[in-house]
Amino acid sequence: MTAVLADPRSDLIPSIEALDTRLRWLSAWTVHNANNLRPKRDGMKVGGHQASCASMSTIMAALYFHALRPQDKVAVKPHAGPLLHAIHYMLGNQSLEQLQRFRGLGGMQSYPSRTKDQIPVDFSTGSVGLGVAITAFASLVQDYCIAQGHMAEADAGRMIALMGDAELDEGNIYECLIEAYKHDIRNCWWVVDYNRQSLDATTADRMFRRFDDIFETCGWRVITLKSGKLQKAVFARPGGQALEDWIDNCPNAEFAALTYQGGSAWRERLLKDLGDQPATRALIESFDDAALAQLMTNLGGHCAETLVEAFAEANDDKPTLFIAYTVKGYGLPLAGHKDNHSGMMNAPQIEGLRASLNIAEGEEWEPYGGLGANAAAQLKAFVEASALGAKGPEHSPPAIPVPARLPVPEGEEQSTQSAFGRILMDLARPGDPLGDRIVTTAPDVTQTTNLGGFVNRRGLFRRSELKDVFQAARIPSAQKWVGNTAGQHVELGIAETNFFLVLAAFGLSAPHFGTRLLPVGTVYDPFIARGLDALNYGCYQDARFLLVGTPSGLTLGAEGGAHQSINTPLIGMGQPNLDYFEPAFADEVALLMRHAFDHMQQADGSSVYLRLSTRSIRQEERADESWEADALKGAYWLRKPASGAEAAVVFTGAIAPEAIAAWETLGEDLPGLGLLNVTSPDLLHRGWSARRAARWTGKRPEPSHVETLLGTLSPRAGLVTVIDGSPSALSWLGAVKGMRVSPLGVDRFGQTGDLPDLYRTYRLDADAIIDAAAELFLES
Ligand SMILES: Cc1ncc(C[n+]2csc(CCOP(=O)(O)OP(=O)(O)O)c2C)c(N)n1
Ligand SMILES: [Mg+2]
Repeated sequence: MTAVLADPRSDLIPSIEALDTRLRWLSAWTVHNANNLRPKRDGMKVGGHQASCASMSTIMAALYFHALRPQDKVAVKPHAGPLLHAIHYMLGNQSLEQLQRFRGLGGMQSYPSRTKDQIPVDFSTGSVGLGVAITAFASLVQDYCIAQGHMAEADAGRMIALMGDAELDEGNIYECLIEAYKHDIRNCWWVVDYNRQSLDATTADRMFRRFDDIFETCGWRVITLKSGKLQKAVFARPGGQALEDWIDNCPNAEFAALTYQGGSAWRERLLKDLGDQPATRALIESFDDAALAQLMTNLGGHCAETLVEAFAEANDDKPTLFIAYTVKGYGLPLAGHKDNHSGMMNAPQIEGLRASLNIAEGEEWEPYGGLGANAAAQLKAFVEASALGAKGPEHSPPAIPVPARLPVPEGEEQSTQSAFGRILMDLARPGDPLGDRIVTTAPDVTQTTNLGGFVNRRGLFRRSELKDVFQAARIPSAQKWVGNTAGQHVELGIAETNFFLVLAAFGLSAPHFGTRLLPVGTVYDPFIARGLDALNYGCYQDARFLLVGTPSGLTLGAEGGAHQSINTPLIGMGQPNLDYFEPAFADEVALLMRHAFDHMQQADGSSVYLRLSTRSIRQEERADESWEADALKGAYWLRKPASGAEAAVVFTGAIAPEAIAAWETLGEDLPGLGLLNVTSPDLLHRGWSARRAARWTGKRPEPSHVETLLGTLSPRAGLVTVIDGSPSALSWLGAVKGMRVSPLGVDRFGQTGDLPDLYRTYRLDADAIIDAAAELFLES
């Protein structure tokens, strides 16, 4: 007989409370299983964060099973990952096997991952602070999609970050707040799990109320959930005010320590401090130890009713910060202990918790374990009726067609940076379908990276009209920058971390909002390092964008050592989900940009990084297009070697004229000398190492592109490699066929100077290449 169930949503608060307990248990058990029950082969700690999960289980139960709407997207505090999996386990979206393989190969991930987890994850998290800030920029992307008619206002969701309080120590939070304020973002919630404990310590008491000030200044509504309903009711009783004042003044560390010690410690301390006030003494004495401990830890973030009300209060689109007071390890024996971040319950403790929740031995994984049959059925109906259950899969819109070729800018002498700007300006012609989907951005270097032409044609993106005051006053300027909802350039202040997060957020527009956008971001190449973790973060979650690092290298000349990038080729080579190319000529730029716009949209594609230069160099006259296919694979013979040639000069990027000059001179003594233009040290290296790995990855061991290219040379050949960057980006080429290499490049800080001086000093000029060749071929 099927039980007759009440309206599943009528029991809101008790249901959330029951789910809170279920989530806390399942997350703790998942961690316990991985660390203590699953066979261990390496003796290593598996890890997991039971206390961090317990701190947030009420917040997540109230959010996911009540306040969340299908169109909302959430970045979950990294170490609360097991709670997210427990939620999807209860919804039937996650398998038991995955929970049991927590932190094992192919199992549920330590921290929520868009690409690796098998449950829906809106934003990956892990590096604290970044998952928070990206939600603000995702709300900007959503506004962009709405403003440009790609989605309806009615479908707008909230971009929500569930964050630890220590994430508020990350500087990127404040960079983001400022930029978000300038862009007037909306539909963004940040919910702070305010347990006042980080990994090492308890939060400085001086921070009390400071966050309110900072966020309110930046236009946010701040809702503080300090006390739960029980506390509020007791504070209203005779003697209660003194108790409330005492809690308000209690230092964070002492509150945590008393929480850990429990009821009798609370009693002793409260009576010592407040016992001389008869009404308050009577109030304290009206609770037994367990009830007193419960009262003192009845904070807003553990009170389902308080949370439900708070979420309902923020029912407009104003960005809102919820400061939800919590206890780290709430409901667990670890509660409040200062070492609880990585601390875990031992076997007797988890047994005790199991028994206290009425969960029978052997039924630990039961989604509704510990509940009677009726209560379980009721709760299941509640879970299934939540809006989350109706959430569909992510979008996968069709690719935007990319023309077979992009026109090559004309000019006998050009730089790769100016070619990039001109190609982009060409795409900015009104009505160009590819241009319509390009969104550009730069951290205050729009003009100096040649994005200005695109912006002149396509304008700045602004939710409210921005007039070009200079144009209106008829003051001549090359920049005509009007801002409105049709604009396609997102202007950013100098904050490279924001820049990369904006690229990442736009790079997820297809799965998030069903709109294919092609984000293009320019940054001075050395300052990629400033936003590196955010770049890595975007790549980790497979956001798709075109990154242009320009100008780059020593070739920047007079700008000097602080602006001359050295190791970015190695960043490009080392960064997964980012293909690094460094073209030398304008036609290569056109070829690679076309490739990038296509590759960014392929399921097995990636983001692309172009390292460009402002050095104007003589362009190559091409006999045909035969070089193109090889250039896309990472290298092509600019001057073909004779079969069995004894040597080749290998170069990358703006240093091409020196390589060509050296090749011409050396050719007199070394007939058949080859000149190899490496357009992507990254692809070449990856292809080569994949070929070596084919033996154990089961792929067909096709020769890699670099093996084919170098296969033309004699096996005893020597290579001179030259790049305006770390020489190790190319020196590995010697290992491909066991050839001798003389690597040239930059391995110490640059300085000011003109190019002849700098190239001579740093051994990048034709003479250096000739010398290096002589050393290799004539002296050995
Ligand atoms: C950028 C970065 N630095 C350091 C860490 C290591 N780490 C993980 S959690 C954490 C502290 C978290 O404290 P809080 O945000 O308050 O979370 P809680 O566990 O207290 O909820 C640290 C330092 C990290 N994940 N990311
Ligand atoms: Mg904390």
